[in-house]
Amino acid sequence: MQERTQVAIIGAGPAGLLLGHLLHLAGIESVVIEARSRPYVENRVRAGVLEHHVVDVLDQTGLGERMRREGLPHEGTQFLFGAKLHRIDFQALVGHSVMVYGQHEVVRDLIAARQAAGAPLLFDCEDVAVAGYEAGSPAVRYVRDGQAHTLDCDLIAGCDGFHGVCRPSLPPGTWRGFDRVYPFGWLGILAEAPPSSDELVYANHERGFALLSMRSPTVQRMYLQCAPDEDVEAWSDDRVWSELSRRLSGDGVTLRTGRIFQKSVTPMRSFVAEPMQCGRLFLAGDAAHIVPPTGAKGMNSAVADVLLLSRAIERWVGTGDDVGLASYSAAALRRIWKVQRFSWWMTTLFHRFDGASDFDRRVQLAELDYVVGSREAAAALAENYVGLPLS
Ligand code: RFL
Ligand code: PHB
Repeated sequence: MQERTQVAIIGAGPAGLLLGHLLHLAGIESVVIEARSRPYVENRVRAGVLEHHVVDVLDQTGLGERMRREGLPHEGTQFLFGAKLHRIDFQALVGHSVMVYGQHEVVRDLIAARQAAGAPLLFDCEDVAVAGYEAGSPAVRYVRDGQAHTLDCDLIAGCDGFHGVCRPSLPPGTWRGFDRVYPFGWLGILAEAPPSSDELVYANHERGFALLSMRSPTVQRMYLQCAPDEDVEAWSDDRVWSELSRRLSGDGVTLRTGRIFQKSVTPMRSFVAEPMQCGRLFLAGDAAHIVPPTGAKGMNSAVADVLLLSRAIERWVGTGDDVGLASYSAAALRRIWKVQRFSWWMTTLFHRFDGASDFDRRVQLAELDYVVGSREAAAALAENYVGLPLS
């Protein structure tokens, strides 16, 4: 079946759905094509922290109502090392806060908005392939309910995440990947228990990193540094709680336990594709770059990309001026590399590196001590954590 739209968006994660929403508000047609089912996408547990700009974008585009009701504003965070808690006060240091609100909640709000707008969002698409974008006649092919479709369009937005089809379809020689793979991963759990702390706790412990986060007043989200290929089955609930209580022990933290209802392992990697464009195909979000989650930046960076991209598309559709599209990749990458630096730095500051010498360990602790003890260093951290300017 032959169809047509202005913008074909591959992927219904935060990047693709928000781009579709922004284009809809600007009166530009799009079709969102997603490989997975709606329940899968709506229940995929991932990020939890929204930068203040992202909160503003959701508010300003009519998506903030439930986030304001159910999200948890955090004015600071806690660092735990040497068995002591140290607070980084975002509000006092840089005048902004972050919002703890699960990525899957943002995704649900975006799906609801798209459905209310009556805009096309196609789940369960198979054999998705992109073509023609170098020659100026982009098209997306996919199969749905056994029927083959070709969607012609003016432009393709590759928002299909790190394992999608868009980036691998780019002709060799037109782009370059930069990456770093870390020798560890995170074991993440969700537990039915009230948060053990009012604020997130990032712990540097000689047994490895631990993070105490939350999703609501009754659900805790916690992470433990583990091997990148760690077997989840090897982690009984008792083992998880006993390891968390060791790594999170210190003054002021009393671990609250409860039923664990989700466990998963995420390997850790930094990656950037340059440029984020080839002809009429534009990459955004994890399709173009990923960060280790220590800085809580992945979803936030996806939002930063699609804001830039939607503005560039609006200008092009409205006036025929493609200057925004031509500069999209460079502008997005300029911010992304700063976010990469911050995420890499937070990762090296908090994790245990096998093979690190006692000297390396002392330097790591000295850096943490410096960050919490110097107003300037703490402000630099806070400025990055709450979110660098969007463009
Ligand atoms: P997504 O969310 O991966 O969405 C891509 C979508 O594309 C679909 N897809 C396809 N669709 C059609 N055809 C194909 N061939 C397709 N292939 C794939 C997928 O099914 C999916 O629906 O990418 P997007 O939109 O760029 O969003 C990026 C974020 O999801 C990601 O960066 C964050 O989750 C990273 N992240 C965090 N980010 C934050 O900003 N703050 C955090 O606190 C934070 N914590 C985290 C995180 C990621 C984690 N994991 C599990 C990787 C914590 C963890 C543990
Ligand atoms: C989360 O709540 O999932 C979360 C919070 C902070 C991070 C990473 C993940 O740095």
